[in-house]
Amino acid sequence: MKILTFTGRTPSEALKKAKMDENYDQMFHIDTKEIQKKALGREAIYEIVMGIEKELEHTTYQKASSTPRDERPLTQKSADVLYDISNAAKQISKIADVKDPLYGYQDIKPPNASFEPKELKEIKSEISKLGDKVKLIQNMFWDEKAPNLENHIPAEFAEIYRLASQSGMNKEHLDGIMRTTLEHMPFKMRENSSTVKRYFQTLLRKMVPVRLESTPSVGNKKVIMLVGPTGVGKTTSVAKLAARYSYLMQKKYKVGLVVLDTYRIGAVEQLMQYARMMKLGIETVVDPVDFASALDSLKYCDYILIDTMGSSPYDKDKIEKIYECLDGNDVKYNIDVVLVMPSSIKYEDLKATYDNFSSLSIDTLMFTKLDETRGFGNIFSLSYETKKPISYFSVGQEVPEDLVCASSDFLIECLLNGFNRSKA
Ligand SMILES: Nc1nc2c(ncn2[C@@H]2O[C@H](COP(=O)(O)OP(=O)(O)OP(=O)(O)O)[C@@H](O)[C@H]2O)c(=O)[nH]1
Ligand SMILES: [Mg+2]
Repeated sequence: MKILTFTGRTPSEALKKAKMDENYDQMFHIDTKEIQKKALGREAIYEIVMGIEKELEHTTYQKASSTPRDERPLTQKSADVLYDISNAAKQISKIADVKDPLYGYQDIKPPNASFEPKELKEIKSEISKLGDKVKLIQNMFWDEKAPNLENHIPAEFAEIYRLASQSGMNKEHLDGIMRTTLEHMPFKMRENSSTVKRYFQTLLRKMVPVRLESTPSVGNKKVIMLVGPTGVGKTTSVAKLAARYSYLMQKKYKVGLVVLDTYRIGAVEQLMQYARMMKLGIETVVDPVDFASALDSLKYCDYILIDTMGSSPYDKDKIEKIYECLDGNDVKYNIDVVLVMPSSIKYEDLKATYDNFSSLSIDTLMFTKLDETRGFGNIFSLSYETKKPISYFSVGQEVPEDLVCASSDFLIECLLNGFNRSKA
């Protein structure tokens, strides 16, 4: 059996929400309680706890996730975003068990792990609540213009709200996540700020699309093109990937390089040096018509990595040149287009960059310079909004070691607790 909770300002409002659930007919009532008393400037909150048989609950979940992530529309309206968050929040809420909803969460001991007198438990709980109230006051200082939601944020949510907000996450995403979490999170999980933080960590992890690294199957090759604004680390990343595929993996693959950057003096030379050091084949392409033959002369390779000229997101001509190469490729190879962006720019700029490069049919996102930034909410929001999976992170200038295969655990760890490359 699984437990579902519905909250409202009155028991009937909470019941109304329960009735809106498509499986309401199969639910049975377990409990109704007042979880927050009405006070000056504060609404009362009632929670209705309903039970549902596991089998039925399983079918509901499958139905909800039946649309594959990749098939969803690329641009989403705010309502869609909330719908997704709501789904993720519901899934996490199901982790809760009726007897001990916090089992499995950090700081929570499994039943019977140790016996504590009731009085001691009560004192501990009071101290924890007091600690959260102090955190709330501390956290209120960071933004005096309290956003709409903040007036209603319970004490134990204040720290996580501040962390996420300071991380540069898009405000619409953040408010949507907060609103839905407050609606769906079982009351017992809200006991203190550390269980709330754990809940958020799990929720955010589920919301980041990541592309796991795969290697070419026998007889096939992978062709990867890195595109993006100037100076973001494309060439350095091509060198890191080349070293990774040719030396650092279990199997040593044959790697070839193509440089599409012939406008800038030194651009070709930069990659040539890496190619010489690693003894890799390299081709340069001046004109889009030469692109196909450059690929052809590297046909013996398992991986072909293409470095492109950096272009300002607003420089349509350079993006057009890259487009011509891709378009004139006769679809002989399936080219994986990776948009490389620095993690140090704010969400709005990442989004504008993405929009301007989207004519190139971006497959995955790569974020560089993670070592130079403190906030990671911008990265979270861009991948969440565009539904484009992240493939790699670049975490420093050193070739080849400062490259990390993307993982949602690592990103959310950075977002909530700061950059720590040992967690990669
Ligand atoms: N701190 C830090 N620096 C990086 C990272 N990746 C690249 N860089 C540095 O950023 C600078 C630009 O790197 P490039 O690889 O030349 O960038 P690019 O995108 O190829 O630049 P253009 O070809 O001019 O568009 C170099 O000094 C790199 O060492 C990273 O993850 N962290
Ligand atoms: Mg370059």
